[in-house]
Amino acid sequence: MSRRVQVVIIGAGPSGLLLGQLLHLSGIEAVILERQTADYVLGRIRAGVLEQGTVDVLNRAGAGARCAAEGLVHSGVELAFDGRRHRIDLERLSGGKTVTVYGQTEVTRDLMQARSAAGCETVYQADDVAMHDFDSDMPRVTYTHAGQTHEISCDVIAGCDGFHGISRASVPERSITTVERVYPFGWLGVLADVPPVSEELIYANHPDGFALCSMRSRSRSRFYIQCELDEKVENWSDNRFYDELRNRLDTRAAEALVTGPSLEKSIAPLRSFVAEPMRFGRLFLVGDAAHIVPPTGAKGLNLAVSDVHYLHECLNAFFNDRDGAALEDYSRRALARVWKAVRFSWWMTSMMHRFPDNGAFGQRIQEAELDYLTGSEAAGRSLAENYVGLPF
Ligand code: RFL
Ligand code: PHB
Repeated sequence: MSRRVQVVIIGAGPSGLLLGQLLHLSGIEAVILERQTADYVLGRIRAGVLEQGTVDVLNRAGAGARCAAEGLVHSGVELAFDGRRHRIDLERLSGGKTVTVYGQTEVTRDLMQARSAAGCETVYQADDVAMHDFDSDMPRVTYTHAGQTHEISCDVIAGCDGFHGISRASVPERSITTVERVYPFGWLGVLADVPPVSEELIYANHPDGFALCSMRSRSRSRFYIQCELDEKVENWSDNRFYDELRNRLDTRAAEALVTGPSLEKSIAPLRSFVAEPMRFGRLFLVGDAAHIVPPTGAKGLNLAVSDVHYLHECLNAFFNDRDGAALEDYSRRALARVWKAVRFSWWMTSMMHRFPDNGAFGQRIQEAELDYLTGSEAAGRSLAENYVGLPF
């Protein structure tokens, strides 16, 4: 079966769904091809912190109502080290900006709902997706679904298929440059229906490793502890996890920790990765397909959203204003913001984790950095400006 649309989007994660929604509102027709089922996509527990810019784009996409009603607006974060806790007043230091705690699962659910309400098409369980001729102005995408082979001709392909997708892998090696740093540890995460330890997130630097107390709502918490790269989830009973988390928190937080059975427990590796450029002819890489940041700065999903914003602007100009040069701008604009978030996430990761080769010098530098950060208005401003999100 063969047909034609303006844009084929590969992947129905937050990038693909959001792009689909913005294109629909601009009268541009797009089909999304997703390898998994919708339930599988919704089962992935990931990001939890949305920048104001992200919330604004969700609102523009007509998918922000539940986030506005149920999201928790946070005006600060806490840094714990040396047995004490220090609040960074994000709102004051950033000149009035805040972040919203609202899970990626819920963002995805809202976007899926908006998409089906708009009557737009998503093909779930699309297998063997392959892209062809994207170096010409008549690219094609082929896939199989329910045993049938399909072909779609289009003007533009948006690769929103995450780090392990096929979009980036389809680009000839000579046309793409990748830069990568793999960190020598992972995060072991637990989701549980227990009230948060504190009103705001706590990022803890402890000699035994990093810990983070986050949340999804007033009755659901998300916790992480730094772990070895080869650690196995099976080795971590809930009790062992909570004991280690408590050990890494300040006394007040440790005493406030309410424990309960884990709903989800998983290990994520940490890496920084950027593929450049983000456009190859008529193929555009978006979100995790082009870049990965360690989760310490809560930037991954927010970067995916700023990519989508830039790409939507370019596609709108290309299709609706017939501006043939509009596509040229995407990669440069997106990468300028990506690299600043890569820097910030690397910096927060470096400051908050125990590194195997840090030694006494590295440890003391971390302590000095944290002391400076919590004692200096200028340093606090820099953290706040980046944490709430650089403008786009
Ligand atoms: P996704 O979410 O990976 O979606 C890609 C989709 O593409 C599909 N796909 C394919 N479809 C068709 N054919 C193929 N060949 C395909 N290959 C893949 C996949 O099934 C999937 O549905 O990428 P997207 O949309 O770019 O979104 C990126 C975000 O998911 C990611 O950046 C964030 O989750 C990162 N992240 C965080 N970001 C934040 O902004 N704030 C946070 O607090 C935050 N915390 C986190 C995080 C990521 C984490 N992990 C597990 C990596 C915490 C963790 C633990
Ligand atoms: C989360 O709630 O999953 C979360 C929050 C902040 C981060 C990373 C993850 O920096």
